[in-house]
Amino acid sequence: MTKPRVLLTRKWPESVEKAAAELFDVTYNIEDRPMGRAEMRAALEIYDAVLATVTDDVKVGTFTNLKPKARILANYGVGFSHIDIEGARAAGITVTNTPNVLNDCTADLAMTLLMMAARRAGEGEREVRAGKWAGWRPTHMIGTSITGKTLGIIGFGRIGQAMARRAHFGFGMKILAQSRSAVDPTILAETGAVQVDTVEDLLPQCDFVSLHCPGGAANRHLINADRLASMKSTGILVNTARGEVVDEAALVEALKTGLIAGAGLDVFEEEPKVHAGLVECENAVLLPHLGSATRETRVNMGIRALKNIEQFFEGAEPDDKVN
Ligand code: 8YV
Repeated sequence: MTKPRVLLTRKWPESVEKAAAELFDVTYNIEDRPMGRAEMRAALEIYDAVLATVTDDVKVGTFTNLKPKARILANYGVGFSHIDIEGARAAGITVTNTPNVLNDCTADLAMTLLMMAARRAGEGEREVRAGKWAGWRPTHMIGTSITGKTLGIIGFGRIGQAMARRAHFGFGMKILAQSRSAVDPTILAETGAVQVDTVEDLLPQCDFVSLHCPGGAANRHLINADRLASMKSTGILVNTARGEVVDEAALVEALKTGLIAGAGLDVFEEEPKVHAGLVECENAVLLPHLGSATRETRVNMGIRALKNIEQFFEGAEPDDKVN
């Protein structure tokens, strides 16, 4: 039997590229360049499966008047707000993602950002590297304590819960959770979390707010100027979810005018472009979408994406079908 022809749109960890080659007739992206719309459309017409990432253009319009050969688009990543899910479905293409394997890793990074923003770690590092450190003094680069403070988590799915565990058990934080649906009381009880009904209920009560909801149109600019204004002036916002969840221009304004104290961001509205105003803000910690960037997790994401297409070509429904 001939092996299905599959395309890896970006370079993957070596071990999973090898595993892919044992199962499929694989085409690699040796130059590791992001794919544009035209290339993606051509790929969907040539390959049996395309293994895409967040950097590929698979937005609305990708599937219009397409005659796809591919029947599956397996995303290497859990978030899929960059994919036109309805368009793919209409074109007869199954879309899968890679949930679970990156929960701890992403929560670790959210905690990293929270701590960096609270303790001004980015600013401090920049000062040392610039040779501007004048030595210890009681009032130098004063941050804010974390232990015992209140953390609001917007989106209490698997990653939000992993964040709650870190904050609660590691730092004795009080957890407020906001989620579209009612969270199982046993899950809330594990970290003593209290669910609130709305984002408006949550924001004014929190010292830190961490976003763990999906991206996409429904949550675009969920954090806008009004909601930023309702946060404490000492509050810190952390975003490891998706860039579009935060109105970046409003955030810049809030950081520059002292409406909030700081932000830790791993995702941006127009990656890899970062709002010029954010770059000017000393009170913003900015990371280049590193949420899932550990060796272990990136391998597990690859294994999960391969499993999805294996299941698909065996005629089964992939575990992680999202449309
Ligand atoms: C991924 C992510 O690495 O999985 C996600 O949703 O945000 C990242 O951690 C990225 O999306 C790769 O496609």
